[in-house]
Amino acid sequence: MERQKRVLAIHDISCFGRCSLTVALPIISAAGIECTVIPTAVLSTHTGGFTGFTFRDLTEDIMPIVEHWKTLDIGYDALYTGYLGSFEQIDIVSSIFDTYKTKDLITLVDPVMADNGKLYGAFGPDFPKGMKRLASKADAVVPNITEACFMLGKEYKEGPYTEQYIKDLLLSLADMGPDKVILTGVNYNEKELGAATYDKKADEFGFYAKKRIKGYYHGTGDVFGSALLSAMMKGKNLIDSAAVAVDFTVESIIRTYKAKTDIRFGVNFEEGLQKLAKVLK
Ligand code: PXL
Repeated sequence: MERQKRVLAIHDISCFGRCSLTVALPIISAAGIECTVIPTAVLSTHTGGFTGFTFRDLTEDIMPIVEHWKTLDIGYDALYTGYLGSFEQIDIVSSIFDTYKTKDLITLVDPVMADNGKLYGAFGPDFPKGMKRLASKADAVVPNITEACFMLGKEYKEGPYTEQYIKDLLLSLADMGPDKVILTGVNYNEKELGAATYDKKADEFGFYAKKRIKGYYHGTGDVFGSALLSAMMKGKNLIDSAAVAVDFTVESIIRTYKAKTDIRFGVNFEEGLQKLAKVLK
């Protein structure tokens, strides 16, 4: 039997609203992978569309957690980072990458900071530079098109896209450092939406899309990233992993759309977990 894999997920915990750790933990666990966490902050809700949320920064706790673990001989198969609140947290996470670096470690960076052509309100205009540094060090990056453009200093365009525009973004992201690039929110016509991939070692491009569902749903990047990493760790190649993640995310959005849930409340991924577990068995 193959040894059980172990991930370290470094994200905030937004107590309500289904994103970051409340999404990463159940999805990665459902895939049969151990999911260890470092919570970088505790918020009552995520910051997308809510007002008056609480926010407790846990930056000071991060290194003591890692120092304690150094006494326990713990190793990781993957490190997965998402929303990070400051340059200081980016630097700390970068040093954690160094701490756990082994030949087989996968580091996946989701440079959560922007969407629809705009930086999230909490971030200043220099923040993409910090995220670019971390993303350059990762084995795999999973930006949306806005985040890709901010990191690369390229002009953001709305879809549908040309294949040349997407290919250029994928190659430029790979040039920063990562071997595997997964670009989300890609479409070549009005009817579809999906992910485009580039695997540098295999020199292979991929694209997988489903019918587009109207509206913007919160936390879908974290649902996608968690399913993507799970599939990669279960040995699927990059494009097949992206396809698993697109299917899982789109099915979660469809359930949520049908239930007419407040879009701030995140998507119903929970009812897809059993299927995901089967697909990744
Ligand atoms: O889903 C990404 C995310 C994670 N954590 C917090 C957020 C967001 C997106 O807005 O606000 C706190």
